Amino acid sequence: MSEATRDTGAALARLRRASRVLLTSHAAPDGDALGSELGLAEVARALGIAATIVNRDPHPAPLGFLPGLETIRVQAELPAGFEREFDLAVLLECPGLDRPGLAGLERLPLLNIDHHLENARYAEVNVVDEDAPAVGEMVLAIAEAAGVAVTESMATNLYAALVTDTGDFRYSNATPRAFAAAARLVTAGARPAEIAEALWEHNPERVVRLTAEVLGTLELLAGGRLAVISCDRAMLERAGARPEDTENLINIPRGIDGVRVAVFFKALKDGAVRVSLRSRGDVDVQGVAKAFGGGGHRNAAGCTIPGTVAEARPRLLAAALAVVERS
Ligand SMILES: [Mn+2]
Repeated sequence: MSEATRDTGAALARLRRASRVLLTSHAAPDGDALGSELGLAEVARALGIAATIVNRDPHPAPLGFLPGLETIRVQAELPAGFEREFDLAVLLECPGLDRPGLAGLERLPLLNIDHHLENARYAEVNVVDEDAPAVGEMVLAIAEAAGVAVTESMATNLYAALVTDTGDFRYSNATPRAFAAAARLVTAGARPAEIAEALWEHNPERVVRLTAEVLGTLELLAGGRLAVISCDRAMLERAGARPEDTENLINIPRGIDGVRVAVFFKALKDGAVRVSLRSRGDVDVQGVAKAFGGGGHRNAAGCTIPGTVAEARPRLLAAALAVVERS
């Protein structure tokens, strides 16, 4: 484990020493992952650095409006000869080197830009700021430090990162720093009303049908303080849905009156279970995720557990119940 700094200037300095960068983020990318990648790719190009984004998984449908999304290479493996094609890999929003799900990244010099509490500082340069409301806000700071003009497309991508990671500025990371970044991005051309409409008013039918399937599994435990939902492969098939369509479903049980912790179990294709955890106020679910090899933030965390939902469920719920009981 190397040292980390909060200084985004260190990220800019390392970036400037590269000429052909590969950018990536975590598997199953969210708004902060995609917005940060697209924003930083534009910053790099403005500095005369060639930038290619490679992600293992496709974007969730609501994020289809992000400018430049079509330039992202979605592939299960890094391109052949990547060690020669690139001279730096930038990992955005990745607490661990395994998070992109792309084997071989360690063969390139690495720059790690993240805001997760449990970041493993796996890179040559680690810029980790737990107080950053979104990695997109750190990318904005890099653009500003570089003196790069924040274009409308950059502003749109970074605003989308900020608005999704703060839950429309409703979560505890909606700090003065988040609003200050939003003000700069809106000044630079991000359009909050249009972005909100694009994010929340264009759901494909299959996402709504999947929502009905998943909410049919709702259970309330611990006297209504713990809500549990799950999604198996059959539900995806019945709804005609895709794995990335489950993004945001966890927020529905989290919003039930009296619920302190919400848990979402999702069966993955490879026989593992993805667990998403959400909590309210002071209730900390990051520790629960961490105990199962994952991580995240106090109110939003996740982990991946080998085996079936039936196998993962009792152990995970015991840990979640313990947190609820303490709250
Ligand atoms: Mn984030």
